[in-house]
Amino acid sequence: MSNVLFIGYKNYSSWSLRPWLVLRWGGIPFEERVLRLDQPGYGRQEIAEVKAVSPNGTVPALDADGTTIWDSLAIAEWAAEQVAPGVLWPEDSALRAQARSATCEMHAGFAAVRRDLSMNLHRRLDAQPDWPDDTRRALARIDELWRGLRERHGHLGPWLFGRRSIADAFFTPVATRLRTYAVPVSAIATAYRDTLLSDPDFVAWEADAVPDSWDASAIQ
Ligand SMILES: N[C@@H](CCC(=O)N[C@@H](CS)C(=O)NCC(=O)O)C(=O)O
Repeated sequence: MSNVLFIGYKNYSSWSLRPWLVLRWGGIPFEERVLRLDQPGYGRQEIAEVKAVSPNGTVPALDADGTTIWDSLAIAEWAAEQVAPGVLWPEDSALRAQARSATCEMHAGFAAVRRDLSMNLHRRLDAQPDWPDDTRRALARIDELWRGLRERHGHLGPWLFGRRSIADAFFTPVATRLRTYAVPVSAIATAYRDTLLSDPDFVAWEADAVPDSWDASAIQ
């Protein structure tokens, strides 16, 4: 079996980081190919090199032994089906339903956070920009979500649902944004942020992230 994961630049591509972590956490072998997104067609999903491997013109996309999967959550669900129950989603069905809810909330929401706190692993801001209300509300919701889940499931382990799961992979880009933009969150959310940032697979991704790898002048 051969799996190829097509991703964007590691310094910037928050969407790519999620399934990359899921595949690593699942112990699923894959080859990664980084595609340049600073090319004509970016933002319109019309980069020819991306369209050649992903029908909607976005990364990440996984070629799983000839089957194309072109969405980060779909890749994560595929991965969960390749491994034993309990490895990537919680084994308990109530916990699993909550983990899926948290993952979907991230996958489908937080547009203001994506807009105003773009992922840039090498960037550090001392003072926060003057964000609009929708961004501040979204950050407060992240704090509330993490705090509530950690308070409820902390006795099971240091991750959102005790053991590491797909939900944690989906929130890892958020952890990097909180660090980059020095966003103050509750002590329990800060501790969880640090759990995500010290995960060995995330650290390996970060070590490969090239600063200033995005050449905006190439975009048309
Ligand atoms: N729903 C998709 C979103 C992926 C996405 O928006 N990817 C961005 C880059 S990180 C992209 O490929 N953009 C190319 C473009 O807009 O032309 C997923 O979860 O995989």
